[in-house]
Parts: sequence; C-alpha cells; structure tokens
Amino acid sequence: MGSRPHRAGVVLGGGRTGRRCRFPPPPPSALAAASGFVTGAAVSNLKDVLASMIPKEQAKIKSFRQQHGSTTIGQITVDMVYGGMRGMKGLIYETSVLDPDEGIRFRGYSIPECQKLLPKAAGGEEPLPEGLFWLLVTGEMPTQEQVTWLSREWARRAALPSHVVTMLDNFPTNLHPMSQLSAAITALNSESKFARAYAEGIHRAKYWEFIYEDAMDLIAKLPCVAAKIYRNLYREGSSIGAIDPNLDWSHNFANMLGYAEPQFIELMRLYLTIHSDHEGGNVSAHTSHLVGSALSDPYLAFAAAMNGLAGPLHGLANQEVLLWLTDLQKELGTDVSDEKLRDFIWNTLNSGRVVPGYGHAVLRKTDPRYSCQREFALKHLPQDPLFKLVAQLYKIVPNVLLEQGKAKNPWPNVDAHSGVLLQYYGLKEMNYYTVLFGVSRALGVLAQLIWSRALGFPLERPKSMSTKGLMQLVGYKSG
Ligand code: CMX
Repeated sequence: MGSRPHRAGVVLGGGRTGRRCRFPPPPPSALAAASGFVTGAAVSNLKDVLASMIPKEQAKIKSFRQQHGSTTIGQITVDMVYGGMRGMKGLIYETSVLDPDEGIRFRGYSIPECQKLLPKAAGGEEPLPEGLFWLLVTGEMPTQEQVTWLSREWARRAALPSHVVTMLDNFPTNLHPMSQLSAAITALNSESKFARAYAEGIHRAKYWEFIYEDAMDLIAKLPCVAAKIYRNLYREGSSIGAIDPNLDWSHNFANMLGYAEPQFIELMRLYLTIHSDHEGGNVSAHTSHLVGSALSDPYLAFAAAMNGLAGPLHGLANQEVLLWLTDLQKELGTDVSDEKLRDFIWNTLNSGRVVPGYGHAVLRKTDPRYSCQREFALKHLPQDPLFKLVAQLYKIVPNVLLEQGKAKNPWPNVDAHSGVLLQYYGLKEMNYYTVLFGVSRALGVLAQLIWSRALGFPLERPKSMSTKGLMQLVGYKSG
C-alpha cells in the first residue's frame, strides 16, 4: 500500500451511465493563487504558515512537559471507567474546546464570533468553512485572500480517481449513504501521499507535511464523493458536473448536489462550518485520533471516524430526528397541541428509546450549534410548519426529560435542527443527512491530525482492566 505511482487518469464523477467529466485545468489566476503569493503581507500558503509555526509549538510543549510532566491533573473513578470515560482528561486536541455551559470554541472563538469574524463569500452573510479550517489549523483568523487561496487550492485537488467513481457507481441502492462514504474514503487511500512516503522511508520529522497534503486532498475530494453518492441514490445517477475554481467549497458542493438557490448555498456554508469540530473526545474525533496514531494514513483514519459518526447516538441522530418528526406528524398531524406532543415524547421514552437530537455527553445547555440554526430559520423560514414544530418541541422536550430525571442534559443538540433546514430547501432524503455532517467533520479532525503528527504524538494505548482486576485494585469485598 502506498507505493503505487500517482494515477494520472483522475475523473470528477460523471453520471452513472453518462459521460465522465474530466476535471478542467484551473485558470492561470487560480494557479497564481495556488503558488501562495496572492497577497502582499499575509502568506497565503497554509503549508508555509504551518512550517513556521510548528517548531515554536514543539519547543513550547517540550518546555511545558519538562516542568510539568509529572503533575497530576485529575482523578479517575471506577464510575468513569465503566461510564464511557466521561470527564476523564486523556488526550490533547488543539483545534477546539467544548465548555459544558457555553458550547464549542474553535481556537478560542465562539460560533457567534466566528459568524462575525470569518471571511464571507461576496454578497454572503455566513462564514466560509475554508476560513474555519484556516483558523483550526493556525489559530489565527484568516484574511479574505487566505480563504480565497484555500477555495482554489481545494478546487485544484478535487478530482476523484476513476476506481472510486466506478466503485460508487456499483454500490447497490440499499447500501446506506454513510457506508458508501466510508468505503469510498477508504478506497481513496490509493492516493495517499503519506502512505507512499512512509513506504519509502520518510523521516518522522516530515510526517506532518504528507499528512497535510493528504488532509488537503481529502477535504477537496469529499464534496465530489458526497455529491456522487447523492446523485446515484436520489437523482438517477446524473452527473455532478465540474468544479468551478472561482467558487468556494460550499458553493461547488451545493452545485454538485444540484441545489443552486443562494440561500441553500449560504446554509451549506453555515452547516459545514458549525459541524466541523467538537473537541477531541467525541466518537468521530477520537476515532480519527486513535487510528491516526497508528500512522494509518488520513484516508483510513477519517474513514474510521465516519463509521463512528454513522452511529445513531452520534451523527446519525440528524437522520433519526427527521424520522422521529415524520412519525410524529404521521400520527398527530401538523397542528399539534402541547399536550399531545408531551404524550408522544413520553411514549418514545416509555418504549425504551431516546429522544433524538436532545442530550449531550458534555454540554449542559442548549447547543450553540442548535441556536445558530434556529436563528437562520427565524430569519429565512419563520413560517415553515416543520420549523414551527421543532420550535414547539424546544419548549416541551426539556421539561419531559427533566421530569423523567435521567438525561443529564435535557437541552437540544446540533442534530435537533439541521434536518429541518435541509427539508425546507428540498433536500428531503434524511438518510443522507449524516453525510453532510461527515463532510464538515473532516475540517476539524484533519486539522488536528496534521498537528498530532507535527507534535509527534505517539501510538494511543490506554490501559484496560478486567472487572476482577479493578475490584482487586480498589480492594472490593463482596457481600
Ligand atoms: N432521550 C432519552 N434518554 C436520554 C436522552 C435522550 N435524548 N439523553 C440521555 N438520556 C438517558 C441516557 O440514555 C441514560 O440512560 P440510562 O441511564 O438508562 O443508560 C441517561 O439519560 C443518562 O445519560 P447522560 O449521561 O445524560 O447522556 P450520555 O452522556 O450517556 O449520552 C447522548 C449522551 C448524546 C448519547 C444522549 O444524550 C442521547 O442518547 N441523546 C439522543 C441521541 C442524540 O441526539 N445524539 C446526538 C448527540 C450529538 C452528536 O454527537 O451529533
């Protein structure tokens, strides 16, 4: 693996039966931008920026560990070991931190701050995910030029190898979109520059450079893979068309999906920004961190993350929410009293199921990712019946969960709202929703993967114990 020569015959998936669309060469302006010298003062080539940052970060951590390597930072209880390691401080993740009350901060910036400060598309109001990626990687708010450089760089790297297109075209229609996504990402590892360099014996100090290249390639290709899955499953295998190097990543993605409405494109920019990262302990981030620590290349690490995201307690919850809302409407109609809603929620709980889109392992307040989607809905679709239902549930579900007294957090998370917005713009195929989450999640976990290799993090290998061993350790006496 990894020693095969780079394939020249890349294609940007055409229709299932139709003509394949060759990736057009970028125009000279895009090539100039890709050289990294489009700006006067600020450097636009992300790799150059990273190369200057990494030695300083390495030195900082070395000095910190020399002083505090043996300092204790917490206690591990028996409940934590049985309880999914909640609250256990066990890994370093640089790109974002999740506060239980305040929610996510990307390199110190809250979602409203990111919405205000990150560069926008011309005429747009929502942040560009390119800017968020730059922020996650460098810790610095990017300039408009740096973001434009990233858009063009990702457009330049977007082409898919023909074997991945063929594989996607041959999947049966009953294979879940997330399984298709994960399999396609795994198969993309034929393109891994890291795997090839490792096989050739690259020095470990250079790992990050190849992880960076793979991360950039993978992020660039993901919208093409995701759009191909969408069109094969729901648009009779029609062509995703060609990438336009003058458009941003989200705009190209929306075009490839077949959604041209400016408001939907804005929604995509917001969606792909806010789903990107949620510190390191969530299942998808932690999985990519773990698999990457074995020096599996970014394609393999990210595919593993997507298998975790496909779980209903994690990313698949956005699909589950829409299924649940659809069942609710089928049973109760559209104009429902609060009392009937309460009964429906209680029926869900009493049948041993969770209320999807509510609760969180870390958060203890309404997820700000929920709040900003609510703001978007209030602005663009205040009269939408499904939005009104979601808003009504926001007033009722927390009280029911509190009454039940089990969930530590009765408030909605990101997944309670995302599907409603997508439905409004016509993207009604709920089985597909987690794929969109997955495309966004690449930004966070791959930004961290670059840093994990740059900082030389070792193989992750926590200690496990048997119940018998743990009982002996704490001096348990039965009876
Ligand atoms: N509905 C019903 N019960 C819930 C609940 C919900 N929304 N959230 C938590 N609970 C229950 C748990 O199942 C658990 O029950 P048991 O003690 O019987 O096992 C109890 O409350 C305590 O759980 P917790 O400590 O509050 O929550 P966890 O950290 O264990 O789990 C999560 C967190 C997200 C898995 C859980 O809240 C849940 O299942 N929510 C619904 C699914 C969902 O929306 N997931 C998406 C999360 C965001 C994302 O990753 O995308």
